[in-house]
Amino acid sequence: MAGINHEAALSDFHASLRKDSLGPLWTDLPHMITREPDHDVEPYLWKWETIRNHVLRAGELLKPGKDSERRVVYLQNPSLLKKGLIGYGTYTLYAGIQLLQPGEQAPPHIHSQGAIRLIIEGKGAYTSVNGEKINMDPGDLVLTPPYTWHEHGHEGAEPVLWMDGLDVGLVKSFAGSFFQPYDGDSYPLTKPANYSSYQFSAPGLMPVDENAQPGYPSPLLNYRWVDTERALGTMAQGSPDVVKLNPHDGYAVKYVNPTTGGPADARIGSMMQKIPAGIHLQAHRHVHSAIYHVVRGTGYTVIDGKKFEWSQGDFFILPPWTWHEHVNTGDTEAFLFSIDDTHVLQVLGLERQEAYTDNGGYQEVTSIFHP
Ligand code: GTQ
Repeated sequence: MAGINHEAALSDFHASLRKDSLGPLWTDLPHMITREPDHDVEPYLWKWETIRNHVLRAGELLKPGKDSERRVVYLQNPSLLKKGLIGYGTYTLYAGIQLLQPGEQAPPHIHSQGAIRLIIEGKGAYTSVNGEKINMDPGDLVLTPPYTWHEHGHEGAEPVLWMDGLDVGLVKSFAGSFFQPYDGDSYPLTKPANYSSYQFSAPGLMPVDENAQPGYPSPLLNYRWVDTERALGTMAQGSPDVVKLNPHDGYAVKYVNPTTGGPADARIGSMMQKIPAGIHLQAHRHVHSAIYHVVRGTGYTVIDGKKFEWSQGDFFILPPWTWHEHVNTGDTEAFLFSIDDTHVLQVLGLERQEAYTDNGGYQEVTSIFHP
């Protein structure tokens, strides 16, 4: 089969296949079925001061409901912009920073994307979800599940900023995006304010007439910071004998549907980690990607040998299948919040994780990231 004639014949054959919109698997299989995850997602980090200044500038230039459905500055991963992917932090996840000023309202709408919000600063804003008003205080995680009517309002006196996490890329890859504005200024309030928080205020307890819902959405819509902080504090007290510090994540909790223990959102995973002062966690990698937000503390994360230094408010991207380890360099505990696509990967049988075993679990730092 070898020889010049055969090679020429093969090359003509490939060209004729292309002309008929066909392809030769004998040359292309390794591009399609790679030995390991192959992707264009690079890590990136945004300083909070930069983001905040731009968001406040948007506050001067645009009004929600008038100039903009939502007044949001989103994180654009530069490596994915090169691929034409607008609004992508990773292939699956989007994050934006939303601002509401006192008295403003962001109008009601519905979409197939799920959204989770982590409140960053300011008091007095609320989100209403399907007719239930939900107060948003710093550190709270508020859900607006897929296909729920939601709007935002503000009855306080200071700017309120929060993180929006949506599964924009994931939904887009399935061509599953639907959006509709509400026909009216405000969706009617049909439930008492903060109803879901009152029904599910105690961990492990729920109203007797509430059935476990194997599906979604989670009946709890606000995971309050006081509860999250208490849960992480309690874990820390029980350690190291009762509950071990996770070698990669520190003390970490995920936000779950309290009736099932499954993820709070159908597709967007969310986690809060507490890393004690001075702790250097060990590296690992997993197929799931994540977008991180530093709630409190100072430290750095080594991502594939590059050091990403962070402090309060910063955001960073963790690409799929990428070695990473977190380090708290401060003298107080650090809290890291993140959204991820773990659950979707698990359902599809695609999640894998691997611990870094060289050098005691610590990567060699070969460069430092500068935005
Ligand atoms: O608040 O509903 O950052 O629909 C992007 C899309 C926020 C929202 C975003 C949205 C919202």
